[in-house]
Amino acid sequence: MIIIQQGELVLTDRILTGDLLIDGDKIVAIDEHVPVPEGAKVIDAKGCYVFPGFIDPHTHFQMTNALASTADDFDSGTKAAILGGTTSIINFASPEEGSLCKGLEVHKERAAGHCSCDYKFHMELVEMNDTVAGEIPKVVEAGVSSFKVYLAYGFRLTDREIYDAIEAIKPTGALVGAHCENGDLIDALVADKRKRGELDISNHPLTRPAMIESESIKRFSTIGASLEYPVHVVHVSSKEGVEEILRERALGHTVTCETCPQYLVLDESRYSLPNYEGAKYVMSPPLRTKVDQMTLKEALVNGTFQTIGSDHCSFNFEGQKLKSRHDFTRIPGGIPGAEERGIVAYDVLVNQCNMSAVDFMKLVSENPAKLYGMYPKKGTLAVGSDGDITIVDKSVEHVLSKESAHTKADYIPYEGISVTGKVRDVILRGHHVVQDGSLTESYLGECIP
Ligand code: DUC
Ligand code: ZN
Ligand code: ZN
Ligand code: ZN
Repeated sequence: MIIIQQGELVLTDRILTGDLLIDGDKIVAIDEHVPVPEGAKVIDAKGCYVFPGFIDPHTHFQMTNALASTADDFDSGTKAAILGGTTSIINFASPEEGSLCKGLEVHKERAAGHCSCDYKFHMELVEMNDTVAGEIPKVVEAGVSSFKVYLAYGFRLTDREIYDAIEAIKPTGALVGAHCENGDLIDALVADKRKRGELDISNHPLTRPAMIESESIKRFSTIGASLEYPVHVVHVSSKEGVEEILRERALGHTVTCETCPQYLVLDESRYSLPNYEGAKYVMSPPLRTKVDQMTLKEALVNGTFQTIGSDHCSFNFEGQKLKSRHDFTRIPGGIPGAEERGIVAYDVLVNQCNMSAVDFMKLVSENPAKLYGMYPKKGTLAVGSDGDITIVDKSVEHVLSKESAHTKADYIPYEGISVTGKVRDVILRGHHVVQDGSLTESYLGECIP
């Protein structure tokens, strides 16, 4: 048994300064004062927020794409995640040999026994045909509660294919998420850059302007609306994107959305850094302007967004990104960030934007649990819920750096950024896995049913 004493417990509707008791893997008592059972381990949480374990709904661990394999596998990726207060991740799984079932099986095998936090999978739909449609209910049966389609990249679906995908998913009730960028237009802009020989890193954001995101949000939402089915937009990066989502909602279309910490604290000036350092920040959608950052923060504060994902997709600077410094189209896109996601978002929203700890908790715990079928097992401090707890010491100021990070990538994008608030303790289903910022037990993560 573990008792957490006198922390500021972040409940669904209020903060309660009190005690929380975990017996086995479940929360069994929450009150102003809970008697200490004999033999219970006592954790003093005075001056700390006690959150339900954070959920990262967007990771790409152990991923291989056309350009490279990620630096982080499930071992290092989930270690970084749990040290950052994330007790559950939802990783992307791709089909294998055209089969969703086989893809899910392979990804489950890769993760089993290698995760320091709990996990589940989104299934990517990279082609649409009768076999795929037939397998959709089968993978839902096997625990998948969300699918992702792409409107960009070589494996993007056409509008008709997205329509067919949503039609096949609709009877299962699963969530349909999308990477919203117009792939055809990106190809055209990239071809133009290539023709002109303009291939240095600073051209990356110019081939993926914000209007390419908003157009594709509009199109995806329209497809969902024509089937009267809700849709979810991942990694919204721009003012135009936010405005498009609000317009779609005003039309009565149900659109939920996610943004990422990198779009709140980093901007497009990074692409012009000397020594090809801009390669570190090549990701899609790209980093935007200060105006976009402001708009995203306002939208988070006013409740426009449901979730914050890391989009952790880590490649090394040396050896992977730097190799293609003279041709931005060949730089593998993505950044590490699973470890920093929670605390960067906390610092921006709670410290800088005066968001309540309750509203912050909803973005990083409760809403993803609800959207992805894990609630109330995950995502809430409630009797009967899993004993997944993240304790944040509010007073500790620290500077983020690769030196103290746990990604296997050779850099972090948040290097040198100072934040106030530190993940001090993490409990995963009743196991005190992080103490004083260090990992104690490992390999406890289980696949979330
Ligand atoms: N963009 C994605 O869509 N996925 C992973 C990394 C990236 O930059
Ligand atoms: Zn994406
Ligand atoms: Zn992604
Ligand atoms: Zn244990």
